[in-house]
Amino acid sequence: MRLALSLALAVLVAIPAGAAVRRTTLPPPPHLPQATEIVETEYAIDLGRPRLGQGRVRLTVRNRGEDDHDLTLLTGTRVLHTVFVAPGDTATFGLRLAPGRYRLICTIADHRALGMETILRIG
Ligand SMILES: [Cu+2]
Repeated sequence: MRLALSLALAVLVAIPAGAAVRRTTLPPPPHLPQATEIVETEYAIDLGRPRLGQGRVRLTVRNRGEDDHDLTLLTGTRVLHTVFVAPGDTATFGLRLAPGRYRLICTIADHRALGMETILRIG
């Protein structure tokens, strides 16, 4: 009888411990880089990394083409930043970005229509 009571108590004690093990926790957010290099040519914008972490990010724009280009960062239709980059030049700038999708385009002449448009994901 005493053994049966002890076993019953052991089972009761074990149930809460088992329940704790089944409790789920959210996985940590993925570690994403905060910087990338962007290469512009005729007529493409190539992201070194298509996804960065939210918060302060640093973008380095390198013009490896023969034409002038700019890099304009849009959220919806709102321009967040634009930088002009002459052939062979590099420009670096920093921005604080919330999670989302941002459109990167070149606004010079018809470059966007020719292919200078891409999406940068944040978060
Ligand atoms: Cu361009």
